Amino acid sequence: MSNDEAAGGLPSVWHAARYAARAGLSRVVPALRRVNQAKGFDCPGCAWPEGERRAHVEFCENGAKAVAHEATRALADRSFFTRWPLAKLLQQSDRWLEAQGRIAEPMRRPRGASRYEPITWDEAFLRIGGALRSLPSPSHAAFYTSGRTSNEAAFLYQLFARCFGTNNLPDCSNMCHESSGTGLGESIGIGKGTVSLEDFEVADVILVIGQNPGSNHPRMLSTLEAAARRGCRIVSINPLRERGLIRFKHPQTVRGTLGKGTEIASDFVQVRVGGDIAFLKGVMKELFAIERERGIGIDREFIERHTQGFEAFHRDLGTAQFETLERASGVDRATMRQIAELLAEAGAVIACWAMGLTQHRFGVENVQEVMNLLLLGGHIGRPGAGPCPVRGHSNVQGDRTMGIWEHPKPAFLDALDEEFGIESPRRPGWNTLQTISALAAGEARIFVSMGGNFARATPDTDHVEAALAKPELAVHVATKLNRTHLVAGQESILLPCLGRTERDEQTSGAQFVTVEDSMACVHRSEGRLRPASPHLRSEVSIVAGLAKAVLGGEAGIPWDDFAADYDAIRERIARVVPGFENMNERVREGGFTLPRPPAERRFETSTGRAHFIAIPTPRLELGRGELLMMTVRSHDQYNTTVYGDDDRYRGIQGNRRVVFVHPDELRERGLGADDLVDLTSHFRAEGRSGPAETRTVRGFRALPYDVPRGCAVTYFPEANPLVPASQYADRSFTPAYKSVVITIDRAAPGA
Ligand SMILES: Nc1nc2c(c(=O)[nH]1)N[C@H]1C(S)=C(S)[C@@H](COP(=O)(O)OP(=O)(O)OC[C@H]3O[C@@H](n4cnc5c(=O)[nH]c(N)nc54)[C@H](O)[C@@H]3O)O[C@H]1N2
Ligand SMILES: Nc1nc2c(c(=O)[nH]1)N[C@H]1C(S)=C(S)[C@@H](COP(=O)(O)OP(=O)(O)OC[C@H]3O[C@@H](n4cnc5c(=O)[nH]c(N)nc54)[C@H](O)[C@@H]3O)O[C@H]1N2
Ligand SMILES: [Mo]
Repeated sequence: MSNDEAAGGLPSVWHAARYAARAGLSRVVPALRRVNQAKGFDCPGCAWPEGERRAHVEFCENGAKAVAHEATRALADRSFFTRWPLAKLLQQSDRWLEAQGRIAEPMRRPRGASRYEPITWDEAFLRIGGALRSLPSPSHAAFYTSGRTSNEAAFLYQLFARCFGTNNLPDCSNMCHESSGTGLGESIGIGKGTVSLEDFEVADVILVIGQNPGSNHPRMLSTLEAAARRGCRIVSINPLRERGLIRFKHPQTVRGTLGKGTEIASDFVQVRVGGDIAFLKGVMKELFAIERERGIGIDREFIERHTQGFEAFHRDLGTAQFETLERASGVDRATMRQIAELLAEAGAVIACWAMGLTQHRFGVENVQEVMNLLLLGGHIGRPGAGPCPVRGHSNVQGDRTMGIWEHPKPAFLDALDEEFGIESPRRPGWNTLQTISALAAGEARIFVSMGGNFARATPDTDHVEAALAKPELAVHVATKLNRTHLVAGQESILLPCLGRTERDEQTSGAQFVTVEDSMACVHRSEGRLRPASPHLRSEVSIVAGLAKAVLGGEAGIPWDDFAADYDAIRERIARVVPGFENMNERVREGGFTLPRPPAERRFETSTGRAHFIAIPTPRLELGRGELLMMTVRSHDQYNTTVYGDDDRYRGIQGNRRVVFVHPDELRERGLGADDLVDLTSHFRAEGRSGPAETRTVRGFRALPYDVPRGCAVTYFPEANPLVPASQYADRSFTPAYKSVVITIDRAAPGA
């Protein structure tokens, strides 16, 4: 297993080309030339921004895979569903299901039927409309959204749900950056980051915490590489030495494709899983020490003028003992000092993070501790400084801005009501975990999903599959077949939609949509490929069809006009959502950035100031033989869509059912490399006594790896059956996918 390959470079060009070739080059290459161009479509890969200069082809291996995957010529059409009854589909792997290609026309699986059968769009809408209308109360329906949905479709979808009468709008964000939104909202008054790409050009230090950009945000590496070249220090804080951060070759430059690659991370801190708060506390204690010694490192003027809660926070930090912090973080004090020195000398610091911080029981606190660190140095609202939660799905941030939220702000609902003359429900709806409980309890009687793969993305797979089978009807707006479509609902309807890459023709002509990237920049996206099948409809037109079928002419909302011309939707967005004034003109002029008051040091919190928040050090005591497991993405997947079994940058080939652990952990258990093992998770609800709940997955390979002692790593979604749905981040309800307590045993013979 070679593990010394630099991220990017020729191999990544080659891997992308090979993937594209499988999908059909004549279709994929023209599509790739349009990715992230001013008149092209937004890359469906991730939410990293494109920047101003989109002259060259903005290319990354994993974006190319996502495009090729969507642009495939394979079709899951009616003859496919005739040949494949449900029972046979259920035996196929998830990867096989998606490999069958794009769903070609609406399909319905009636209650008790053995297969999906074609249904016309009109009949489908009629059935769904009838079912929703006959519910005893609108709150028996749940409307899930995954984060690829455009602003226009998302805005209509939430409007539809609220006109219907419910805030049950769970979304993938609940499983993703919800902890960032909750944490930042309390700390600085807005649930978003404050930096722009230009800030990366002048930052002195960039922290990359709990994030693997080499695989998940490859275009971010170009930004980081440029920063590293001009001498910016880049610190990776991670239990794994992620390849992309250690050595990177830019795939679009000669130097990049042939050279040895740039060292990106100047410093690597190998923190224990869940050890970030303890580590950051240590760093902050050292920052105060440096201030005492040399008078630098703490921005007293900023703290005085703009913050609240400093005294209590400082007092609390004083009580933390280095010994405890070293043990909890797995990092020694010398390293804490070293990073504190870097920060003390830095004029401007950016902190980037992703799932390594948010998907913990203390995910919200993780984010707030990072914010405390930034506030200490006044690193917000000045060039080159600020928080940067790096989003996942390409429009997950925009969907939230458009009102996909189970507990929307009253001001948003007031504006919606005023614009449309409706009365939105005020009772909070279900988030993703509450939807699972509602499904299990039989309260969620209709489950509608706008994209995504609920059965595989959520924790506690076995429990969720059983719960999903209960609703009377499941409706899926989707591009490709996945497990959720097989297991959800007594009756199920598939509504196939256009993808990002495809031309969207409506009665008024060709349409474009808009998205919002991770840095709050709103811009247009327009597909150019011929749709995979003539029967596909756009997400916007599907939502309009559903709304009409359910609500008819109620409230006089012109659903047909919205579907005919998306400008009509944008006009409404412009009047309802702050920051979108003149949206139609401004997106045509190249897009715009939404206001983020903290970037001007205006904090719209309860006190009008940024808040220091005292965070207790999490107790991560493990029992005998227990390990703390994180689930991560490989280099060859997009969430629940797995492209292949390799994880090149981590040197893994041909198997995803693996568990990475420190070699000594294996030795102590009498296990060797490649031994077959079973993994059991142990969960005890807080304050509850009695035996722990256990969950087991079988047939994993043990892999000795450079991870801290006491930790283990597995892949998402293979390990999801181990993650308890009742273990989540306080206040944000983000599942704790990265703090699962497990034990490892030699595989039970014969199992
Ligand atoms: N190609 C590709 N691109 C994607 C995706 C994809 O699946 N494939 N998914 C998209 C989505 S929805 C998202 S949310 C993002 C996800 O992007 P990431 O957050 O980068 O994805 P994960 O694989 O979950 O990686 C988490 C990282 O955090 C580290 N980590 C885990 N626990 C801890 C901890 O306790 N402390 C610290 N400091 N680090 C920790 C892991 O080692 C890993 O490097 O990517 C988006 N982009
Ligand atoms: N163990 C573990 N579990 C996790 C995570 C983890 O790190 N560890 N990460 C969590 C995170 S961050 C996230 S965001 C969730 C992701 O959860 P989801 O967003 O629900 O899952 P995806 O795999 O992104 O959804 C893929 C499906 O979306 C559909 N699709 C693709 N493109 C389109 C489109 O343009 N329109 C429509 N309508 N449908 C489309 C296809 O049918 C495809 O099968 O998973 C979460 N689950
Ligand atoms: Mo995500």
